[in-house]
Amino acid sequence: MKSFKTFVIASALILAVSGCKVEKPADTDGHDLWFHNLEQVSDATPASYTTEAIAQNEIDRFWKGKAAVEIKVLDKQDDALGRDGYRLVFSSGKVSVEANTAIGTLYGVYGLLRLQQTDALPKGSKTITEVPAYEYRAFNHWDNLNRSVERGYAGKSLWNWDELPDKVSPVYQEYARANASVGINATAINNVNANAQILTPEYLQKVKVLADIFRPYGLKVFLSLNFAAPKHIGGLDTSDPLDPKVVQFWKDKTAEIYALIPDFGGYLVKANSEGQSGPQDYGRTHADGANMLADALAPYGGVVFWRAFVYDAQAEDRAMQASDEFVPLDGQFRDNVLVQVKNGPIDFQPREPISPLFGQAPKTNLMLEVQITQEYLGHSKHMVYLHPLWKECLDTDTYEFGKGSTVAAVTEGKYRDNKLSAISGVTNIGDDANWCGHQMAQINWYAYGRMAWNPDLSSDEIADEWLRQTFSSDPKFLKPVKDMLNRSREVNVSYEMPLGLHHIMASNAHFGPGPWETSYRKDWSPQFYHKAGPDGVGFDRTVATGSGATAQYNEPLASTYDNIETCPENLLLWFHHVPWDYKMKDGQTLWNELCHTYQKGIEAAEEYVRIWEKAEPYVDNQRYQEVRTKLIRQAKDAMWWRDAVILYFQTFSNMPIPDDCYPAQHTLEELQQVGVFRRPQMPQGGARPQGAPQMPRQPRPEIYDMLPDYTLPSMPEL
Ligand code: GCW
Repeated sequence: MKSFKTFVIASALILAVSGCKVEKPADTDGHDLWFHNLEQVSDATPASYTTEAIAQNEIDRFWKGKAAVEIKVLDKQDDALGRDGYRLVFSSGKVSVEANTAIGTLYGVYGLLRLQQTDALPKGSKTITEVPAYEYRAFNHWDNLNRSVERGYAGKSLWNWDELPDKVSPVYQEYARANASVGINATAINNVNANAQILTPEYLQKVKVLADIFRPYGLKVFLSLNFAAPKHIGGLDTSDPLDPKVVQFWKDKTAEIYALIPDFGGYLVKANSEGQSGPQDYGRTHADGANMLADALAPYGGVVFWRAFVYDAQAEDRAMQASDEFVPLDGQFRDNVLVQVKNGPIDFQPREPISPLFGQAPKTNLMLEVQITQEYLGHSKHMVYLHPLWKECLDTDTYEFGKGSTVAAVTEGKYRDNKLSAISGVTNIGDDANWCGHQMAQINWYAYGRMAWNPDLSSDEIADEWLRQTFSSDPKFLKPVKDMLNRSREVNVSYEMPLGLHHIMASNAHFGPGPWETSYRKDWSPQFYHKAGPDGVGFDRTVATGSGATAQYNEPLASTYDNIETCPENLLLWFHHVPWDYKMKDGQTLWNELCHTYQKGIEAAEEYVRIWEKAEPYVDNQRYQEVRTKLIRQAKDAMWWRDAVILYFQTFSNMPIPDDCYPAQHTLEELQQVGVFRRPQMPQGGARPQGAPQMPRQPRPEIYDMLPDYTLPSMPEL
């Protein structure tokens, strides 16, 4: 196994920076994640592969304090701590890590080491109590059995199905450890566009091996299932959830799984969505489907994560469909079903309002699904710290139970008797040496876990923790790099989809701009979403003249969004179709505001390169160079996005790019020729025409080489 490196200082290179000497750290590929700065004080090996032994071993190897650490599973249950919570009791000469369960103590050990690594250990006597907000803090892997990863930008799937169950990669344990260190305790290991093969005895043997490795780290395996499995692998002629043969199939399959994996978590299901089969194929509802599976799981304590990501090509407004389908089912789901809702009503765009469903289904166990992989936010090419995006959603008030019923409060179950609660994140992990494709994307894995444990933590606190553990605590590094990360989501919005624009990317790979594109499905066409024309731009979702989606929100959100005067400007074009010369709050026309917002995004992305160059003395050369190369690319991509969108919109607005914005470096015609991004133009509506290309779910390697040539105006030498 690749060991978690000690922090080796390469003494050779001493650089003078701002008058002080900094020792250049040794190169690393980033594989050791946020354990990077953990200094190993002993080589002890764990006594056995149990949670208790692992917890003790982490302390033996990495605890530097003089105080003795005692790890204690409490004899008498402390209800305040629940299953996973822990208490760190600091008193003179001693720290005790207490919990109701062994896994609670392991979380406590990682919590203690985190305090050590972030210079946050209390000076005197103190008790720190930590209890996670969500019961299930889940990962969703969109990993296929052929090891491709849907919307994955960090290499192949970690799970080497060909080698399993006989050969076990050390990475499986490293993965479990990293998850436990931030509190992630559930993992759905296969794609929601699921291959039923995963449920065959052959694959279940392989899954069992993974589950056995994950178990001591408190990580439960879930499987995404294909609703048509009874037909695909069960030899049945139907998958109707109300058919007794189908019910029996799932009961038997579930029993077979639990015989192998006694702590199996349950099923994750994408049904009747984007071509996946589901109960509606048989005239049944989502509740019929979910409840049938829930009944099969209930005897074992398993749960169903049933996704609400549904939309139909013919509907007027895709943003309304999850609510349209799920609100009428409120109250019909079993207690062990959680309905998994994406943060926004469309699909993981750089900014969306919350999904209205969070405020509309008081009797349903709702859970939030966020995307850690950067499908629409520059893949692993762009540095975007996503916690601010997720936090914006969690903190948004649904007003469902009066003021303060935020998405966090609703999903944590504060208003339900049933306290079952969960949160899911679509991972950004693959077999790349650095796990995430971009060194800086590791922060999103870390931040997801920390947020799932404690949704109240701020983006700044989490970034601070991560940078100290992964790079350096030196204030000259920490402050500027943290500020850059904190801004990065807003910067990405500014150069990709400002002012509430959405779904204007190239539809092939969801990378790069494609505002001119159409598709045979109108709801996959950028033009359907921006609706640019001579009269203006934006999707009218108002009640009076538009789709009426604003009415799906509770008051006062509904009228705030519905009224163009009160709609937040960062969502303006999400809810309104706005004339090009509309006066914005700062007095500029909409057109000028758009141009200036893009300009700010580009300048900020250029600024990243300068900030990173100043951070160079504090970062090992390998990670420094990798990140720098990507930041340069990101700034050029920002210019490309701006040129493409603004030049295309200009054909309708007929307004000039303001003088204080960078001039375009390419013509619209040139940009539209960036071949790979251009889908063949197709008539809208109807079925996929014969011969029309399938949407590739992974970027082809050449996609990244299609960037038109760009110069950064503030750094022409790059
Ligand atoms: O955004 C879409 C993605 C699909 C994905 C789907 C989903 C797994 O483009 O690749 O499929 O969301 O969430 O199910």
